[in-house]
Amino acid sequence: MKHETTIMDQAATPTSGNAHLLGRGFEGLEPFLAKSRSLRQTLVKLGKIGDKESNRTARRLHHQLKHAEPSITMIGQVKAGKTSLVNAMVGWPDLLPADVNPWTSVVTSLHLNPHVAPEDNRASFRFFDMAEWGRLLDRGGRIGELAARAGAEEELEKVREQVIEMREKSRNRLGEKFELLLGQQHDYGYFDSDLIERYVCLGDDFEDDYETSQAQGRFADITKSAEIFMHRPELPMPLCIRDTPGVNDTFMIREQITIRAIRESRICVVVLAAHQALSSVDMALIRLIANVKSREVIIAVNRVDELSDPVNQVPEIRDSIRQTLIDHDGPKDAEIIFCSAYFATAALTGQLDAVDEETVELMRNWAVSEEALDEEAELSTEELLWDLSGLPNVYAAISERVKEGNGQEMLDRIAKSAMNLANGLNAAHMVVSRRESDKGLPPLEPGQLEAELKRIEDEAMRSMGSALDASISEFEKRLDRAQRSFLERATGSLLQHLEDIGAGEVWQYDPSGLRILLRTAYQVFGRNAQKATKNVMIETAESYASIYHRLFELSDEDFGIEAPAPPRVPPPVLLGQTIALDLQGSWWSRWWHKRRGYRSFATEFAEMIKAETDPIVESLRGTHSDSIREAAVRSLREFMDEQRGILTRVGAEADGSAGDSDGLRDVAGASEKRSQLRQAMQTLTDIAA
Ligand SMILES: Nc1nc2c(ncn2[C@@H]2O[C@H](COP(=O)(O)OP(=O)(O)OP(=O)(O)O)[C@@H](O)[C@H]2O)c(=O)[nH]1
Ligand SMILES: [Mg+2]
Repeated sequence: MKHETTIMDQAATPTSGNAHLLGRGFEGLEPFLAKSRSLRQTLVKLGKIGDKESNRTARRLHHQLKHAEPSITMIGQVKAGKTSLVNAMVGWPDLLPADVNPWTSVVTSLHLNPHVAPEDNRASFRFFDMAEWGRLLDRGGRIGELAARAGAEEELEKVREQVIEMREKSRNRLGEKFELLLGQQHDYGYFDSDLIERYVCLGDDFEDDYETSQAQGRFADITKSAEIFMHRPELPMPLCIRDTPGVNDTFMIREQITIRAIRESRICVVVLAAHQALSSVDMALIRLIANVKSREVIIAVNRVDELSDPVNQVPEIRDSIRQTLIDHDGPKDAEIIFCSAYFATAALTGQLDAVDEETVELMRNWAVSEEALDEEAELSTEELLWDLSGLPNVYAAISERVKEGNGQEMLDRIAKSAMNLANGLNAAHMVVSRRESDKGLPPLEPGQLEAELKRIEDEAMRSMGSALDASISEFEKRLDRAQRSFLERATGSLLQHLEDIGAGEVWQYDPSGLRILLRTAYQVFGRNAQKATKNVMIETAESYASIYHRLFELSDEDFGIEAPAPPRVPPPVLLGQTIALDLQGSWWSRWWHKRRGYRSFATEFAEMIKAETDPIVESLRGTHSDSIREAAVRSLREFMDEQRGILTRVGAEADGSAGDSDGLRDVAGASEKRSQLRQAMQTLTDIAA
């Protein structure tokens, strides 16, 4: 895909005056941050002890840890206040335009980083490519396919008309540039709300203002994603927050977009509006989060300031959401947080008179009744509004998830690599001192180490390949079985209905059985693939240990090799995709009433449902299992590269080709380094534990 890049520069715009409020709520992250600091210090020390190569490795690990960026995707109902919440969370009210036209489908990722300079603020916008654009429009997206299949010609026609109208508008707006722009990316060395608006906001007033818009370039029709990189010194670590378009739009054009956005983040915040909490209308939303771990879903009920009696209404809303999640197999343990982007904005901008006293009183009483506000605490008005806005609770929930999830995994991974680096340095020291004291040791034969390394690498890749092949082929069989047995059961139930009740009454069938079968197949596959990956990693680590043993006469007590943990298996979010059976109401009954005769019902039904579920099964079999395979192979490769670097260093000591660049032969210096190494290894053991 061709990506042309345009860079334009302009001074950065200042953000909100009260951004210091953002720091509230991150207390729970402190244990992670402390370990991360200590790990980074240890890496700096290790970098100083070793040679140039190990120094480079230590620096790379240090950088990865410092810039690790857990990400959070915000999804939810249209107009629930996702964008307003995101603006508040990033401390820049009005940065992203709220109230955008429902046709836009831009996913905006805000990358917040305390470790970059304000001058590093930048933005890039990517447009749909030709194929994506075609898919979105020519067939009217998923809903078009669905309508065609369900025989809902009228709806389909409606979608087509809208789509054609939209396409025409876009062409008029963007003129001849239109086709050229598809697939491109525009990069800027700054951003502000005007710039972002041009790319994500389809203003309604826009037609009247054709000339100016032309001159400015309004690209919102075709923008697929926006990436904003922002200096944010108030946060304790980098974070990425993704704003997505609302879910429950009639045309479902955005469903695939939301599914992808959820997959890209570990943590998902579902934003609901307090006055419409979770009704059964939001089944599509519940299905989308049903496959994400409960613990990684946070439900933010926004617009609490609009409730007339929050003290009583909040507990009711909370209970009703819980019940809906239980009834519909959603993530029932998800944490529920009540908030108000409106209060948060007032606090950030310092426009305290924007909120009236009565509302503040209502909110305060509610917070006190929930023991969420300490009445004794002396808070400034901004702090009070900020705390009442619930944003610190949102950040506290995110902090907990990062600490126990992403964050801990990151620490483990980097501590293991650092441990291997330290072990390698230690081994190099031992080889040197052994050779110093026993001049009779024969040197390592040229090429011997290389041959061993190559043998281990080939063998590891081969075992990884065949272990994954086996899990994947097992998975494919399970998927086929699941789909077939669902089709049989559903068709059986359909025939039963026709026999017992007849065609006069519309038959309904709940497709959740299929989702459960597919989910189970995926979970079993995920576990098998992880187990297989882990075994290969451990075997490979043992093979490396045997090199130390055979080539360098170092025993197991002298060192250990840490096998990396297998990569995480991402949740199968796409199982939540809407299929014809989920659509009740007019479409389904039309499909139903158009059939004539039992046979026609049964075969056409089976065909339709197969066509509807094939893409899901295909994607599990294809992209999903591919990405698990790729992650496993990548992690193995990294491990092997790491070991190759370390062993090559040790090998150079053993065959006498290493100089004394790191002073290993300086006896006094070497013993000092050894004690530093021992200390570093102790710290690493504590962190990984
Ligand atoms: N009173 C009140 N209004 C809010 C709050 N949050 C958002 N709004 C208003 O709700 C409307 C929709 O807000 P957005 O932030 O655009 O909502 P969204 O979820 O991003 O909407 P879509 O992206 O179109 O799905 C705007 O008019 C906001 O001013 C809140 O906490 N309280
Ligand atoms: Mg929005």
